[in-house]
Amino acid sequence: MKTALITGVTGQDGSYLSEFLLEKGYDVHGVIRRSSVDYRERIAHMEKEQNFHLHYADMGDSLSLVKVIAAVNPDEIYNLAAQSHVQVSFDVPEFTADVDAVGVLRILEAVRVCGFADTCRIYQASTSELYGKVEEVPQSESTPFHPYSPYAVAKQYGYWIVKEYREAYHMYCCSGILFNHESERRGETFVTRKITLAAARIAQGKQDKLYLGNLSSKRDWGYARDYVECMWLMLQQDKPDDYVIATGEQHTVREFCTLAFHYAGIELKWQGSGVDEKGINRATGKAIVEVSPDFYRPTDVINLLGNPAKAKAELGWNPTKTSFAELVRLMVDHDLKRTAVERTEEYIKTNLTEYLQAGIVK
Ligand code: NAP
Ligand code: F7E
Repeated sequence: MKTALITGVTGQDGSYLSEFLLEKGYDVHGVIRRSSVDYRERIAHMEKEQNFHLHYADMGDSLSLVKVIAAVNPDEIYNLAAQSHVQVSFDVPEFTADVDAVGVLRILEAVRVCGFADTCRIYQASTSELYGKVEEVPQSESTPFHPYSPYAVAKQYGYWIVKEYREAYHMYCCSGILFNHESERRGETFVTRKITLAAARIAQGKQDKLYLGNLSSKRDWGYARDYVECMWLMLQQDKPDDYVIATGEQHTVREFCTLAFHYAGIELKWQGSGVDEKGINRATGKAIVEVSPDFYRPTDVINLLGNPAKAKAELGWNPTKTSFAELVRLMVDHDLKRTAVERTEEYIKTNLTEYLQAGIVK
């Protein structure tokens, strides 16, 4: 039985990867960090599994990582932990650098200190954000990097330190340059999930409007459940290498929005441009999507499209297992069910006695 250690196990990718590895018969160990609310929704269904174990550590605390790695002695480490929100990285750039850049070095050094450099294979969660202010379209493994946010700059350090340890110490470590991948478990402040949740709530009369930033931004969006397979495949090769993981298809935020509202039963038409652009509900004539400069970034990455040819040829991976339309549909369907059980503020006000008695509001 192989043993895997996953940092970032509570995240979107960590939860899918855990399921994937458990199905393959792995003993799976995950790193969690202390928080005032115990928020483990994505992995709660696995916590009773015999081969699923959790350990406290933090990417900012070298000794905690050394202790976990020494205790687990993993065959494979998947380093997924990160402050992963690009816009937030402008607010907390130093923390982002500590976790997303130096954190990678801490994992690599911990493996060496524990004497596992020859036996432990390491996957680093790299990103299409490295291409940033893009120098060519589509982007492949040979496209020059031009990181365009504190998040991307930190991830670039992670990418290069992995390459350095591969060459200097002959360690089996590699970076997956993953383009955006989404799911029904995606964090709620990333644009796709923000849209699918809002479309569901607006369709059910529980929200009036959705405010977004740059509607013309283009992304290559895939399905997270399909992408975790690639992380594993990268660690099963004869030689370590870096791979672009993408679908090879591009859509704007506006297109994502139109399709998500369509699946929620609302047809949108777009009017105006820039901050004055609005998504109008064709049936009612009401503006239900508007632009707010609050969601603009100091520098924004606007043209990501990946070329997955190398991953297809060498890993035998199918980038379009789940199509763009299927991805949007499954996210909207999930969120329609989720928001159906949510109460509106108005409902709570009119049923206040019931809510007070149940101790739901004070
Ligand atoms: P996510 O949902 O935001 O999950 C991030 C994980 O990192 C969470 O488990 C989080 O723990 C953990 N973490 C953050 N800071 C930590 C710290 N100081 N110590 C320990 N754990 C910490 O991210 P994701 O979408 O699953 O992405 C996984 C990885 O792939 C990230 O490295 C991300 O940067 C990278 N990536 C993602 C995409 C994408 O489109 N999803 C594309 C390319 C690369 P808490 O639950 O406690 O916050
Ligand atoms: O933004 C635009 C925004 O936050 C996508 C992370 O997983 O993928 C993710 O980073 C685009 C940007 O993802 C809103 O300006 C418009 O151009 O969903 P996002 P991201 O920044 O691409 C990469 C590959 C990672 O590595 C990251 O970890 O959408 N946008 N309006 C908006 N974005 C957000 N969040 N909210 C808006 O209202």
